Amino acid sequence: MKNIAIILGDITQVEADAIVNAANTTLLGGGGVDGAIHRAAGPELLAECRTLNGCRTGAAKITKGYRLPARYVIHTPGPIWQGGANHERELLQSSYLNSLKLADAHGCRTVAFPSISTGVYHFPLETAAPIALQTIREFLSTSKSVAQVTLVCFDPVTKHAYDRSLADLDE
Ligand code: AR6
Repeated sequence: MKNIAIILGDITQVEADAIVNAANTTLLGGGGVDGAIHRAAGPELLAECRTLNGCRTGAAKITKGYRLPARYVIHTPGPIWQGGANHERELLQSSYLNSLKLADAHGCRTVAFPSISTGVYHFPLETAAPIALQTIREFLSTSKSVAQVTLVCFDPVTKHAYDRSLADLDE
């Protein structure tokens, strides 16, 4: 049975086959969840990221998880919100979809996402949550390996937005 879960927590502690990193296009680390993932994974993660030559917004690249409980880290730079007329919605959808495709291609059963772009990239949470959940729901209907996707929310406001959005989707 395939499933979407929404939890409050720290994604660096989550035991999933893959966790997704809300990265930037350099893939060389940063603040927020990116900084937390690099700190928890150890310097080997940055060393592998240096070999990847960055990543375009909305695309995704995969590395090992090193000291994390997750086997893989999938790095995707989400869009920076610039008002909504710069393909931000499509790019956010691409970040989720390309991350899921990569996880499926690597045989992952469980995947955990943070709330991509809704931190320092300022994508409005109320717009981001339905894009994330619809993209995940649709992908799960045809995925081969991926069966469980967890949205890991770092604060209650974010969790509430995803909970409401999932309830809307189920109506
Ligand atoms: N576990 C889960 N979620 C977290 C964690 C954590 N340990 N830490 C923060 N969050 P952000 P963005 C939440 O800013 O908006 C970096 O510098 C956070 O509360 O991390 O995509 C990159 O290098 C928020 O809800 O990512 C980029 O330059 C969500 O994760 C840039 O930030 C995303 O916030 C990417 O910005």
